[in-house]
Amino acid sequence: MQLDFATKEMTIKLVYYGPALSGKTTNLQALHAAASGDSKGRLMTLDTRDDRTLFFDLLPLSFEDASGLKVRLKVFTVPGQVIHSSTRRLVVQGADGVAFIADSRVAETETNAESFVDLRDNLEAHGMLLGEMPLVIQFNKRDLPAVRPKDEVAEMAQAGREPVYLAIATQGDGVVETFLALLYQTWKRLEKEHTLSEKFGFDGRAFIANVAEKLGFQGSIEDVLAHAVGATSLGEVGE
Ligand SMILES: Nc1nc2c(ncn2[C@@H]2O[C@H](COP(=O)(O)OP(=O)(O)OP(=O)(O)O)[C@@H](O)[C@H]2O)c(=O)[nH]1
Ligand SMILES: [Mg+2]
Repeated sequence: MQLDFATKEMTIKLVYYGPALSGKTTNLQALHAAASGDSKGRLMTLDTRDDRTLFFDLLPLSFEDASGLKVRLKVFTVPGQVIHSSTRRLVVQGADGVAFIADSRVAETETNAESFVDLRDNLEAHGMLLGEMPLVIQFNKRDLPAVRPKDEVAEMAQAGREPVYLAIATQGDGVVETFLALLYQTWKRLEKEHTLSEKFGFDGRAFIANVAEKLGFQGSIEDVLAHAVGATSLGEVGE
């Protein structure tokens, strides 16, 4: 997170992580499509000819809080292919929050797990702990056959602390919820660390409600959290 007191600007870095072809770039494309014109910048992607991310994607979003604080969100994806390990390490540097995009298919279970370990290692390379990173997990590609059953995903969700969402990114399903939950987790952490409400009169809840509206989401942050798989086990709002 970067704070510029002079211009009253805050820049937050969010990273979409996960194995190759899990749908990270597709999530950003769906977010870009959902965002209103005044809040989104150009989606920058750098692909090979077969659509595999070569370096990273970046979607810049910006919003103004009622207190006058400008909040810039830089949303990155990492390239999932195993060979791009050093690029992933570079991209997670300075991340304020991570969305882990898993491929729901049973056959991808191990690949997801390997990518999760890779995330932990790459964070540690920058002295960051996965357990302390605001995190949301998305099980994408729910439209495909042979996906892990929802009950199984719910069990996993109950075992962990982070919100878990089901998604079909190609149809935009679950994309905005995942993003808003990530923003919420990230804001909770930043508020705890930097007391933004005290310093700037920054109202995180109002801010997220504003972002939700600009992304066309009908509902409150409570609705977003209630959409999580196994939501009953989620930490209470404001925790
Ligand atoms: N059926 C289905 N296909 C999806 C879904 N999400 C993404 N895809 C497809 O999966 C392929 C890979 O998606 P990408 O978004 O490029 O994957 P990525 O995670 O960015 O991959 P890398 O950049 O290589 O790490 C594309 O053909 C997408 O259209 C989904 O929910 N359902
Ligand atoms: Mg990609």
